[in-house]
Amino acid sequence: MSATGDDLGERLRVCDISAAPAVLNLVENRAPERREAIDELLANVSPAALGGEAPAHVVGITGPPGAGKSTLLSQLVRVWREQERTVAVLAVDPSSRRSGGALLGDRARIAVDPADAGVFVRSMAAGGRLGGLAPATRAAARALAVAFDVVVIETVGVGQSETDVAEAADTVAVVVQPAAGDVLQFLKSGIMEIPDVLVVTKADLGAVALNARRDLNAALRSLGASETPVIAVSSLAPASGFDELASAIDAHRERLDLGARRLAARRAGALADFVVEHGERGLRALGGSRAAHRLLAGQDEALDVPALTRVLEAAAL
Ligand SMILES: Nc1nc2c(ncn2[C@@H]2O[C@H](COP(=O)(O)OP(=O)(O)OP(=O)(O)O)[C@@H](O)[C@H]2O)c(=O)[nH]1
Ligand SMILES: [Mg+2]
Repeated sequence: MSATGDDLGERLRVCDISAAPAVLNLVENRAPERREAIDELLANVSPAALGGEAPAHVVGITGPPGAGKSTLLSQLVRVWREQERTVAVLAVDPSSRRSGGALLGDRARIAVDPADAGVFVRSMAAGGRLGGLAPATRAAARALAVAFDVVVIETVGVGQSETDVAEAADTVAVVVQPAAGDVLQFLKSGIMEIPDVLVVTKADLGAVALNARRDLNAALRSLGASETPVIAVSSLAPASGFDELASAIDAHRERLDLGARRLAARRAGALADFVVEHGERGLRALGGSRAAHRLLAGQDEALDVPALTRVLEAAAL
């Protein structure tokens, strides 16, 4: 028999991270009758049920194809495990995307110690757009954030496409490889929102990586965002920069108004789930996305995502 939303919610609330595979199986099950169980699970892990926000740090790792995100995560997970933090990674699999795989060399998988029960890694299907998140990924991240210390969502995207992960995560790190001029241009032109942390990978390549870091710092200064950290890392042995990167990610979370960010995430997530289900037509029935945001902003702050989605559905009828 498959687990109920109540059982799984209870296990997550006592930080039983061995519940993670069953949670993923539930949220990825697209059978219509499972929606009730998913809503039950999410109600069990909602701020109202918990008496506050889920404790995990939800970290978005995003950037162009082949930038080195997965390789970097193998190292970052190692640092977090040394700090005795449990980690869940949801790697959004872009294999269906038109742009193909990594640009330089082969694409890597996140490498973790298979004997370590404190790490959970799962590939998930992407949403419709490059950089988009499927409703299952948002639901999984919200549920796992109750039991794990760190929940990572890895997506491929650059420019506006990373807004989904920015809305779902507490902290977003945009990962670029040296000489990736498009990110710089997107940043300068305002197409891309300023990330919480910028990471330049492949520092082992030397001058080209230093130049990339300098150009990004200059662009941030001209945008009045010079406090945004730009961290250079090398994932090749000897790996470097990862303690600094982990600290920068933690420091962002410490400055953050978590309640406000999570509230915004629930509202944006409900609207995104609604649009996946009901399309542009549904959005038009709500009077457009501005009107939808206004409607959501008027709702009780303690409502969970399924409840907010139902509010939108009721209004669209
Ligand atoms: N020289 C060097 N190569 C690296 C480094 N990090 C990653 N790579 C290589 O870059 C390629 C792409 O790395 P991935 O980790 O797969 O990049 P990704 O951003 O996850 O790629 P996608 O998931 O396809 O978007 C691989 O061939 C890696 O070995 C690094 O620090 N230095
Ligand atoms: Mg990858």
